[in-house]
Amino acid sequence: MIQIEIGKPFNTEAILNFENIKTGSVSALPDSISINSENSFNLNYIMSKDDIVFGLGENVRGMNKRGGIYESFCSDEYNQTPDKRSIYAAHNLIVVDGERTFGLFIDHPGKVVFDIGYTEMSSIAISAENPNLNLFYISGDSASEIIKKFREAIGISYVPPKWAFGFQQSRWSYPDAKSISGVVDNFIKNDIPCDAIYMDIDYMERFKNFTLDSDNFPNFPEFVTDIKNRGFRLIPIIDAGCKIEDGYDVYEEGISKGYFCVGKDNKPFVGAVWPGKVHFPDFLNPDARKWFGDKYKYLIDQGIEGFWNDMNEPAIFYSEKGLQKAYDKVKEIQGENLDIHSFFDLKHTFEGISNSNEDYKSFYHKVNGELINHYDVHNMYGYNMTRAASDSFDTVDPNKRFLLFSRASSVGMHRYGGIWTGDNKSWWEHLLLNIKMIPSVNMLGFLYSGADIGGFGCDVDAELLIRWTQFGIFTPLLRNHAGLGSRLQEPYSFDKETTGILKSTIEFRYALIPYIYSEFMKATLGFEAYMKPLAFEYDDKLSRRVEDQVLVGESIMLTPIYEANAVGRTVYLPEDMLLWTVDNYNNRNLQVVQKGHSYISSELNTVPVFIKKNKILVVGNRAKNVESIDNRDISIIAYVEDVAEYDLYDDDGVSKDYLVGKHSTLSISIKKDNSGKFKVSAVKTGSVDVNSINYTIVSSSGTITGVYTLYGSGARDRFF
Ligand code: MIG
Repeated sequence: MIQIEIGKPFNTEAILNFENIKTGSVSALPDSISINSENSFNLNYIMSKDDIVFGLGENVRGMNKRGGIYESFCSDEYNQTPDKRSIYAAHNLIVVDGERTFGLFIDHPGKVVFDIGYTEMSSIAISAENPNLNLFYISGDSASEIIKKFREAIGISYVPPKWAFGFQQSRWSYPDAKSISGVVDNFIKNDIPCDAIYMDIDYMERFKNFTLDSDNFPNFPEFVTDIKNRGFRLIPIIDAGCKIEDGYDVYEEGISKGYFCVGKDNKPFVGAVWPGKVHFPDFLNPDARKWFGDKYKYLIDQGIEGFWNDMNEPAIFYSEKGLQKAYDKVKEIQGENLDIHSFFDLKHTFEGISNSNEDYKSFYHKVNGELINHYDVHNMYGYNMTRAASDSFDTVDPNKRFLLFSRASSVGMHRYGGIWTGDNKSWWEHLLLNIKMIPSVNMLGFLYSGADIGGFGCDVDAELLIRWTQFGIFTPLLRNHAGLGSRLQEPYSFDKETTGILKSTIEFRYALIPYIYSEFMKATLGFEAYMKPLAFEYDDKLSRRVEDQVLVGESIMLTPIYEANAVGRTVYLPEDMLLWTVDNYNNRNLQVVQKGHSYISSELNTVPVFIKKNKILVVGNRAKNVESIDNRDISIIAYVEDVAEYDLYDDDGVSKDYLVGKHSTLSISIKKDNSGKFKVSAVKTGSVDVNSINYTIVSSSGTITGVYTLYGSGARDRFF
């Protein structure tokens, strides 16, 4: 990796490990990359016809970014349509994979434009208004090797507690203790597994961070304990803006200590969000960060173990100045006959009030005693809000994992929390976008990630929710979340058949947790992607182009259904694979599918899962929540021609001991001996609590099943 410092860059702390990074000047770059950084930063590269451009993390369009233009500028964009240039994240990494293969990371906290063959079909043009930045050039033979080097440089990803791999239910809002209790009742009554229920903005007293509405949530600590005793955790939301209100401690302390962002006049900047007028904590100031982070303890002390950080782009509904402009406009034209121009001008004036550049340019952060304009460091805001929370968790209990994820993010934040992909819609198109987005954010280190399953805006229909959940069960963050005013979206809110299908889909997720967790942790510790494009492993021409199938860990290829009324789909297989069509328990719907294109059927109640050749899929058992999973007797399904081996990683799921190598491994191996017989063996390292492995081995000579016993007797209920 080569670092090229241009001008006087702001230190984003995105890169943590400089060990394998050399510094150089622009001349250290290959000749094919040209740079001009006189007044602004401009980088150009001519692509070859078959080059693929991966990267840019959370963004619209495909995994291959060619043909689009993208602007890294964290934006509260609740319409994630293909024409949008900015959504919630700023993930400034691209990997060109083709005639030449290399990565570029533009380490810059302000706006960066990535024109990937949009203006000129074959050229990449990257630009930034502000030419002071760090450019990192990453060499490597393959996209996956480049990702690995980049990830090593940006540091190890955040790991949530294991319970956060369970199903989670959210809605804006379950406004009071009674409604949350009702949700819990419904999960229990319908026997649907679930680990967490979310608390959206209405739990607060008039939208004030670190307060509780005591009418709606009386005796909160008892309530948290009661819900936990029933097997669920509560996850409150925290917003960036803090209400201006006399007597409100967060407001008063922030003012007296000077911890809010200020305007040019050095007075706290006023914006408006949920509570009306707010100040924005200056998360770039380490003292302010610590102060705000410590506030999370108010809820931690009452039993809370996880949070989601919202509106931290930051979203601004309006500023006084912006609103005044709109009022002036109204005064100016009131009573006039509005024609097409004047009417749309009025409309745009109002629309332009929110999240305006003018507002972003009108406030400042204090960094090392110096005032820095927000606009220039905009993408650092959500990152540092999440860092504030994470740092404070470390002071509460340095070895405990808390659940934490954020809406806005930029490179480096992956060390402190995960992300959800913001406000999507209950559209089939957004299920497909979800499929393409998760591998992309994984490349940037955001392994704990997921979309609002079922869609946030609009009303979902049962079929879309089922198909979306069938994909969602493979994403680390599995949360069904729906917006205000939309139809109820909990898995039990539909007809009986739908509830039944969703229940068994979610149960399947719990059965997959040993594999998902193992692959997630291996990806974390090995700096790899957990979910990735086929091109990361197969380099045949067709695999490189596949946008609607993904690899999940080392054994699975997924071919999700993302169209209405489909009873199957066309799939592309780079090699022969074993198709497991999962509908319910104990099914043995296994079939070898030949490499190439095939049509596979997948009725609404089935999840097609491909197991790769010479790979093993570990299947555990369903349970009502993660903590109650009993995996003393597990199953494996393997597709073996000669040898298949799998290391099942596990750890305590609650501490950070994985950082010092503490974990257990169950190494399973299946080998064909000279007489053509398969021999199964398993070796434990560390405290593995598995007694028996129920195996199903498929090979060209047929299917064999049996039980491999490690010790004890294995006769408990198994998923498969
Ligand atoms: O703009 O807190 O993306 O998940 O439910 C709405 C209310 C503010 C946006 C988040 C969404 C959340 C909602 N918030």
